[in-house]
Amino acid sequence: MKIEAITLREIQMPLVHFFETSFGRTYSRQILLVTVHSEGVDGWGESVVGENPFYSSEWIESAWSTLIHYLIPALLGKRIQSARDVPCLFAKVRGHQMAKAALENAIWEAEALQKKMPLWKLLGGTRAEIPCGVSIGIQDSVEQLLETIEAELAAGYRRIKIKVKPGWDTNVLERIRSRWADITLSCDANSAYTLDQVEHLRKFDQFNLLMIEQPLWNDDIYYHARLQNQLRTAICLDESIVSARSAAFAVETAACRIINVKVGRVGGFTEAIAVHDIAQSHKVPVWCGGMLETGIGRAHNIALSTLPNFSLPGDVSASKRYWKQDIVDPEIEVSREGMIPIGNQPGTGYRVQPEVIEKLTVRKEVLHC
Ligand code: OSB
Ligand code: MG
Repeated sequence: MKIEAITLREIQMPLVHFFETSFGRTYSRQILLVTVHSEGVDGWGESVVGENPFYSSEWIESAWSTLIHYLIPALLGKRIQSARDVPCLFAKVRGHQMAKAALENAIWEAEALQKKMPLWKLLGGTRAEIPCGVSIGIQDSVEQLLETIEAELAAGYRRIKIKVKPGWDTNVLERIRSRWADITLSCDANSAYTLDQVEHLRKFDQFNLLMIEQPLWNDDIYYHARLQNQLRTAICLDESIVSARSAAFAVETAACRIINVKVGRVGGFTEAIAVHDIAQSHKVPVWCGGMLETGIGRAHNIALSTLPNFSLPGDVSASKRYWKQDIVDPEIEVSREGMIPIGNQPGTGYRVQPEVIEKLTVRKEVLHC
């Protein structure tokens, strides 16, 4: 494939409802999209960078300049055999996984279109449908949270995950469990606790949670292993897993029993597949995380979730939970059974709507070779 041109853009989209985690509240997203133009097809990619460097050190401005100054020049005008060759071309740049992933994933999509193949098949997927869960942010009141959970269960979602932080954790879990004793429930701390709080974290064990996600520091594995030793509840790592090597470290030291795979956090589909394979070889199940993506990133998450070891419901949910109007057609929909069926169309099966995107664009650069 010859990489002839690359378009970089920023679009702005307000969320239907704010999303709050232990590191802050988001009302509207600034989203970085890339388009790779190659031999008659356009492959799209979405970077999961945030508006601020709070979830990780990357953010929209770091991704934009790293793409312009380093990653796009490493690709423009090159002929590559397949998207799997991309990580090698980016190897000189340390870090910046979310910037790299947007571009690599766009090339995977372009390759699938050129081969007239579904993206999920190109990635090595095997599932005909994927199970879906929801991630519910911190709300203004516990009553509001309970109402939201009720609506999501009625919609068919198979796993409820709530965001927790000190002051919004065991008290809230207690209220949920007294109303729904048996639902599949987990929680995500986004690094809100420290090892001094082991006694408090041990109280989570009484709620029969599927997992507690990233309780400790975002870059830590070792202390999570110490904590896992003292908890009955399975730890799931999210922020700490930035590569296949960190996944190997985590499973070999028993720092977690479950891994959340985010393709953006690990630098693209090639590395995400490697994380999946390492977890599978250690019998550690994985699930696909989300980062409030538009339909472009969401469709990529769906394709990745068809790999065999994605055996737990992911945070991949319907477009309408986030957006008044998504930028793909059809929008992502979830069945009454909480599943997304997988199609056999070439590419993702969700068509990007360039006219809609054009109207939302606040910044754009086209780079030619
Ligand atoms: O930790 O999984 C996370 C959103 C933004 C940043 C981090 C996280 C999240 C979510 C939302 O949990 C998942 C989604 O619904 O996209
Ligand atoms: Mg998380």
